[in-house]
Amino acid sequence: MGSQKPDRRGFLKGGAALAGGLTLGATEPAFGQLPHPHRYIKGTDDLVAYGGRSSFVTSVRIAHPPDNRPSPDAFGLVFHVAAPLQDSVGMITPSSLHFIGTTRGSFVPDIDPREHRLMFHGLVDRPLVFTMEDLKRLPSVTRPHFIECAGNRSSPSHRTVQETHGMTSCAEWTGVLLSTLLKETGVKAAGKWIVAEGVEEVKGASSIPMEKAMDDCIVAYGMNGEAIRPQNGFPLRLLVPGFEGIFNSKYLRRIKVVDRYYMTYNDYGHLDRDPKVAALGYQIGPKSVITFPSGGQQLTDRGFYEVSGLAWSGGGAISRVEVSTDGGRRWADAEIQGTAYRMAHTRFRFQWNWDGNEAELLSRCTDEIGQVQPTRSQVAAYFGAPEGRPFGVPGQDNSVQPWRIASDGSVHNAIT
Ligand SMILES: Nc1nc2c(c(=O)[nH]1)N[C@H]1C(S)=C(S)[C@@H](COP(=O)(O)O)O[C@H]1N2
Ligand SMILES: [Mo]
Repeated sequence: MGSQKPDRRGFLKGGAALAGGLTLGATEPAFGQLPHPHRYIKGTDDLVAYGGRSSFVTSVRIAHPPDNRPSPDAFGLVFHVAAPLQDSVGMITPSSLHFIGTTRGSFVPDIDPREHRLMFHGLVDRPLVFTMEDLKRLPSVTRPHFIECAGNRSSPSHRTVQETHGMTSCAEWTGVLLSTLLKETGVKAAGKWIVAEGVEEVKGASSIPMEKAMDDCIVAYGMNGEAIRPQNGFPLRLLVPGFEGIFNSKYLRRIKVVDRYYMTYNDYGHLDRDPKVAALGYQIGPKSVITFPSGGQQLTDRGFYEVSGLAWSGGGAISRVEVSTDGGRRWADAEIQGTAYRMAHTRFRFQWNWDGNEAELLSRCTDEIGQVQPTRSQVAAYFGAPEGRPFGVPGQDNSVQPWRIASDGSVHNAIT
């Protein structure tokens, strides 16, 4: 009789055939004995007027370890703040958990959108000033895009994926294509670059080549279906899809069309280290990381686990993700979830049966133009860093991240 019914355990076992016979430690619940809520959340504004989350969900942003200073600090300054990627599902980062990048510490401007203006000038046919209302009347686009700070990199002292990779996030951005606005103002033949500037004047200013400005940049006012959060540029920011984070000027108020690359405050941090690499690196390379299981997490039992992670590239859409569970000796294709969008985080999944022995999990991705995520020694060699260890390299470190699973199921950062 009981054997006729597809019980929960049997169902999971049936699905397991795909993964090659999985086992789960879960105990079989008897019907009528499932837990029932005995407590209810009292109706509050937090729940009703603007939705809060369950008090049992506690995932939060943290100070990015190299800064390791509290944000906000005693003066109210906000430094780089990292997203809790270990708890991420899907490809979108909720706005309240999106990482925050501030060039050498910033106060978050409190801007009244009714007073905010965006000015276009320089080598243009008609200098123009737009209000927020003007911008919202124009044809808009909505696209998912990642932002990644070029300083996002793993070091042996980092424990969790929030510490190693939390300076990237992916949101759905809504706004007007920059090309639409540049066509309104008209660009003179000598206008080969733009300088985009935020309200802090010297910070958040970047030189961007006209080809990119006319291609896919967005002057965005929307983020994940609502107004951009103050930390991420309210009321207006520039999205430069696939370029290093610093190009995505927040609190955007001015675009000047110019004839050459302009040195801005953003070049300063690069200049003072090495004049040879003064210019920014522009495009983010292909990068991926396993978010489950990742450093600091704990596997409860041997048996089936869905390994899952994120992949992204400034070169376009992710076309392939491979996973290794033996430290890189053998690789197998992971499954890409849904549509892989251009310059957006892409979720990958991989079915794994943990046999209880020590294991090392890695992921590597390929993008639509054929770029493959490099190893640590390849990145080190590129920048001439010693001993195959890309510490302090002046450009992006997009190398493969290994996680070691100890035989007790604890997960550790395996880079040395
Ligand atoms: N106006 C302004 N724009 C800025 C910055 C800033 O400090 N001020 N920081 C830049 C840096 S270093 C990064 S990595 C990205 C981060 O964007 P986010 O805070 O929305 O994640 O914004 C860029 N745009
Ligand atoms: Mo950044």
